[in-house]
Amino acid sequence: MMMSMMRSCCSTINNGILCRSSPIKQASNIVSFPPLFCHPKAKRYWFIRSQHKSSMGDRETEGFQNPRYVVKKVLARPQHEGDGAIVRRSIGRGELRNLDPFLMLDEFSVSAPAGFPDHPHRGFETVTYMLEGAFTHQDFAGHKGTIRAGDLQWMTAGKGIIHSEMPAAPGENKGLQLWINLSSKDKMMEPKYQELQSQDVSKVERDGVTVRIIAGESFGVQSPVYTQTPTMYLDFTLSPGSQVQQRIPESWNAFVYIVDGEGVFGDPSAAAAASHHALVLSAGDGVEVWNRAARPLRFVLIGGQPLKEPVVQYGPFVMNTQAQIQQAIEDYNYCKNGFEKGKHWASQQ
Ligand code: FJE
Ligand code: FE
Repeated sequence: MMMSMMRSCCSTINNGILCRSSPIKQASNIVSFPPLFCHPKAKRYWFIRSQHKSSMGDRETEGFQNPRYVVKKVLARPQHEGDGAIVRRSIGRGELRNLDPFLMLDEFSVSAPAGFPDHPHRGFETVTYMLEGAFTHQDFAGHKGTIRAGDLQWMTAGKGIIHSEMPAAPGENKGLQLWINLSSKDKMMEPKYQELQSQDVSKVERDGVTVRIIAGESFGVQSPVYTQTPTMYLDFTLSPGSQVQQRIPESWNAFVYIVDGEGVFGDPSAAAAASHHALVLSAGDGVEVWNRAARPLRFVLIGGQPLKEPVVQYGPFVMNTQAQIQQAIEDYNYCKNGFEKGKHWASQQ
C-alpha cells in the first residue's frame, strides 16, 4: 500500500528520487488500589513501617502517605534486535505494550560486530545508560561520542535523528535503553542531546543505600538533566539488609527494573523479585524496598507523567495518528522535514 503510495507521489517528491537505498516500506492502565485503610495489608504494613521509623530516630527519610505496590511483574526474556544484538525487552513487549509515557525498556548486552547500525527516530526520546563496557553513537548532524559504564545519553529525537549505536569495547557491552514518548506539541521539536559522564551523575550514599540520580530528585539532590516529558530515573544499589523509601509523584506511572540481585518491593510480606523483571507499581506517592538477600540489589526506578494521548508506533517512529506515521515514513524516505541531513550521510565503520 505504501509502495503504491510512494510511486504515485514520486513525481512530486524530490523528483521521485529516494534519498536512501533502503527506504522503509509500510507493511495502561494502572490498577488503583483502594484507599489505604481498606487495603488488606495496610495495618501490618504501617505497623512494620512505624517500628522501622522509630528505630531510625530522627534520621531523614523519604516519607510518604500512600505506598505503591507491585501490580504486575514481567520477565524480560532475551530477543533479537538490531543487527545481531540481543536485548531483554520489558516495557514494549506483548504483556506490557506501553506504560504511558514509556514506550520501551531494553536491557542490552552486545559484543561486536553486532549492534544498531544506521536507523531513524521521530517523536520520542531515547535514554541510553551504560552498565558495562562502552557504546559509540554517530548521527547525521555530526554528533559522535562514546559512553562508558555509568555514563548516559539523553537524546530527544523530536522531528528526526538518524544515527548508529555500536559497541566500542571488547566483550559484552551492557546497558539500558529507555524510550520516553513526547507530547504532541514536542514531537516535531528540534533534536537535542544531553550527555552526562559517570563522574557528573549525582550520587547519594546512606545506610547501605546508594542512589545515582539520572533524572529527577532523590534525598534532596536533583539531576541536571532536563526532561521534556517529566520523568524520574534513579539507579539504586542496596547492600544486604538495607532498605529505602522513595517518593514518586502521585499522578505518575512508575515501574522498577531489577538489574542484579533480588529484592522485596512495596509490600514487606511479598516474595522477593529477581533480576530481569519489570515491576509495575500501583498508584501512590512512594515506594519502599527491602534487600533481605545476602548480595547487593541493583534496580532502576523509573516514573513519568502520563501524556494521555493516542500512541501510533511504527518501529522507530512514534506519533499520534496513522497519517503522521505515513508522513514520517515519507519524510525519512525522501529526506525532508527533519531528515534532510540523511541525504549524504552514512556512519563511519
Ligand atoms: C532497533 C529501531 C531501533 N533497542 N537498545 C528498530 F531504534 C532499534 C534500536 C534499539 C536499541 C539501541 C540500543 Cl543502543 C539499545 C535498543 C532497540 O536501535 F534495534 C530496531 N530494530
Ligand atoms: Fe537509536
